[in-house]
Amino acid sequence: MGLFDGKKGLVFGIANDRSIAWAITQALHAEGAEMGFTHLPDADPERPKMFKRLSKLVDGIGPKFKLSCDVTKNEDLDRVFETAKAEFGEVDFVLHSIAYAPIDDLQGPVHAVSRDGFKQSMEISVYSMMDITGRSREILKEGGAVLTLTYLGGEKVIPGYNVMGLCKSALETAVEYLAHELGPEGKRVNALSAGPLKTLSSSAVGDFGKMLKLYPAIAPMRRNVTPEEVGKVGMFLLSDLASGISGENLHVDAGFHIMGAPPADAKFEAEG
Ligand code: 0WD
Repeated sequence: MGLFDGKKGLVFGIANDRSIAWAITQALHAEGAEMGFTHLPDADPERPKMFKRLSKLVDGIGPKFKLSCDVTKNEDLDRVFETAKAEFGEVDFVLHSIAYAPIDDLQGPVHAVSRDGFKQSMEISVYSMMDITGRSREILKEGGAVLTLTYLGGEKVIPGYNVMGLCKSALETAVEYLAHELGPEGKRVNALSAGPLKTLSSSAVGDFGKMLKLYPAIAPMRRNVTPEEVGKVGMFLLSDLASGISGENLHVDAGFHIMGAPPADAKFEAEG
């Protein structure tokens, strides 16, 4: 018996095998979940790179559907939710694992972020969660859950995280308002704050390599977390085991977020 036997859901944000959404999908699948997936639209339909990358991963777990979806396009989201309704009727969970900022805005200081870059970052990284939650509401069963991914850079200054820190801060506040709004219908909304993991998006974050070295020096557990650990907690938050948890921002970061100063035994690798 799996925790997700007979349960169905939608997954946004698998880009490749390192994606956090893929780690969570694997944990959901192991518990019996049935899922529909989206991928970024392919620039060249003759060479569908994104579709192929997603297919390579999910074809082995019987995807209910695979649809291209740019969350800035209403028509794409309309199609995804129409398909989900037609295929599933109702869903038990929705995973939002999406973020984006134009590289120059992401890697530059907050005081120099462009107007358009700011709008685009906020639209893809924050508004999409509000929009997807609003659309999910219609087909989400009572007891169902929505989950998004966030990072400590939304709570504290993490050098190099820059404009994405502002996005995560807004995202975390959105989660609280969304939890407040959907709660009376018996629906839950949460965030999972993951420690640094090497993925396609994180490689664009300035000083990401340094961050991976900092965690083992400072985190109470003296190590980084693994994708599997994030995957299991993502699955947990979407499951009935978490039926009393909403509006939460659960950190899966080996305890890093509680530290105010490095421990006495902290060893930082020499600057290379
Ligand atoms: O260390 C990390 N990797 C952490 C990531 C620590 C804590 C949080 N996170 C968050 C990210 O900020 C993001 O919200 O986890 C979420 C997933 O990120 P990821 O798994 O690290 O990165 P990735 O595998 O690149 O997935 C993000 C995906 C995109 O990938 P690319 O790299 O192709 O942009 O977000 C999707 C896309 O699949 N995405 C979009 N989806 C639909 N429409 C769009 C869009 N416009 N833009 C990006």
